Amino acid sequence: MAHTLPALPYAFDALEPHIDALTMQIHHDKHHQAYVDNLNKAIAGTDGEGKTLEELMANISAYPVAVRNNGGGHYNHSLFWTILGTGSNQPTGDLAKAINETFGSLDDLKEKMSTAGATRFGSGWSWLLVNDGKLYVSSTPNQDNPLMDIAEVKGTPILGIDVWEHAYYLKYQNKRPDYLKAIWNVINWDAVVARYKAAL
Ligand code: MN3
Repeated sequence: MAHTLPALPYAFDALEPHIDALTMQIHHDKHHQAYVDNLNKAIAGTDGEGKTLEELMANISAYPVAVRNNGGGHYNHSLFWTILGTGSNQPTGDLAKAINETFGSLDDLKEKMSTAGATRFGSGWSWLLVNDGKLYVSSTPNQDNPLMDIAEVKGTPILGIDVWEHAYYLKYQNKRPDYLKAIWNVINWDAVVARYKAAL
C-alpha cells in the first residue's frame, strides 16, 4: 500500500495570525506531499514497501537515506498537523501533572522545547517524548525523530515542533525564536494528552 497525504484536519487559515494560511498551504500541499511521493519512490520494489511507518522508523539504519529523510518527513508532518489547531490551550490531567513533576511548570517545558528548537543548527525538530513512562525534551536534525533507531534520545514523540525555515519563513523570516514563541498559541493540548495516554 502506497503512503498517502493525510488531509489537514482544519482550514489553512485556522492558525492565523500565529501561522499564516499560505505557509500552511505550501507546507502541507507541497512539502508534505513531496515527502510522501519520495518515500513511495524510495521503497518501491523493496521490503520497505510492506512496512508501516513505525516499522520503518524502528529499523531506519537498515534503509537508504531517502527512506530516512522522506519517511521521517511523512511521519513528522502527519504528527505535526494533529497537534496544532484549536483544542485545549493547556495540558490537563496526568500529562499536566507529569509536566510539572518533570520540568517544574508548563512555562519551563515551553522554554526547554523552544531552546531546543532555536539552538538546532540548520533544519530539524524539537520534541516532547515519552520513554518508559517518563517525559523528555530533545531535538533532532533534518527529518529524524525519536522513533528512529539512530536517535540520540529515543521514545514515542507526543509533541513535535518543526523548525525548518519552510515552517515559518514567509511570516517570521529569520526570526525563528519569534515563531517558536507564537506556536504555543496554537498547540492543541487535547491531541497531545491523547498521544501521552496512548504512549503509556
Ligand atoms: Mn516541515
